[in-house]
Amino acid sequence: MLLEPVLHSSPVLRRCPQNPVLSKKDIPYNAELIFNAGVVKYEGRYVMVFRNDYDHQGGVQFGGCNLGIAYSDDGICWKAEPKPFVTLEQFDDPEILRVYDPRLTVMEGEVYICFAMDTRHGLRGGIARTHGLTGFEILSLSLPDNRNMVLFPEKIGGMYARLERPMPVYSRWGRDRFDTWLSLSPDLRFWGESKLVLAVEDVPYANDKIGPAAPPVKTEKGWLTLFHAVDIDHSRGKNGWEDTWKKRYSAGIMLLDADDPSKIIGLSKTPLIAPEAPYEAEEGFRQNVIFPGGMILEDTGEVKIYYGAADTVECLATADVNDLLSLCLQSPAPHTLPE
Ligand code: BMA
Repeated sequence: MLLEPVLHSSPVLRRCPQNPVLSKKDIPYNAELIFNAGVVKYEGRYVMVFRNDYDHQGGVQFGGCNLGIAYSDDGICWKAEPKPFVTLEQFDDPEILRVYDPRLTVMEGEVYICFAMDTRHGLRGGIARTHGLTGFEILSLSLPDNRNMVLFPEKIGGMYARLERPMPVYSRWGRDRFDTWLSLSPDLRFWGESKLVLAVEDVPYANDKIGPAAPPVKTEKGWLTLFHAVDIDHSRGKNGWEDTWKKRYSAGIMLLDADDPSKIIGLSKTPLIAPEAPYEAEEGFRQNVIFPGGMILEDTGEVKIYYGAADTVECLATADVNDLLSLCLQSPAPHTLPE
């Protein structure tokens, strides 16, 4: 099923006039695509860990990928540290091919990073402890194939919780029919009690796959939770640097139950962010890609949403928390029916 040729962002969303807030010109080492960052507030500053693909070799090939780190006092003007934070060389393990798409969560005074790891035997989702952003100690790696992991910022019912996006093939006709799941852990190392949270068929602006985006934020009404949603149209042709790019990535928003985040309280039936601005839809490596990796609720009620645009630059948009909650509460939870 094809979707609307044009999707619009919600009117409650305001793009930052300074967008993009981080791009390769801000990076003091070899850098090309700066995107899909995790962002939190930690010890009085904003901190961003971003993905950097560098040494473009044509098509979708890049010579390398590392994770950089940047700090900001206002969440808008960023300064990158002189060196990358995580590089492949640090692991010294030929099994590991790439570490990317970092997501940050502050919990119990520590910054944790969820990430995707390509290995010679599949794609694994990982969780690392950073020791106050000075190191990278891996606590757990999932079985392949799993990615887009994000940690909730506190224990729920005595257990750590994460959202994740396994990639089932056998039961889903070998297509990208991927969904969002929840798993629990007593110690951040062993994960289980997994439950389906949101299925791709319940998102009206996805016909391909969905998955987590930024880590959820706690509000009085429950967990405000972004997700990414992908639609595919095989008539789409040349777009960005590749010969063809058939997908469009938008961002949606839902509210999960405070005590049982496997339960959806409400979900917006339309996208929160759809690719529209020139740096999202007309420029860059992969046009028509929005991918939020960070969400911060300020004391004022402003919500900052950080997102990768066109897999090329990092951007910021803001909205009022009450507007976002209203979007979610307008539509009750979907009831998944067999396809
Ligand atoms: C996904 C991931 C993301 C990326 C998206 C769009 O598969 O690689 O990092 O933003 O594709 O290219």
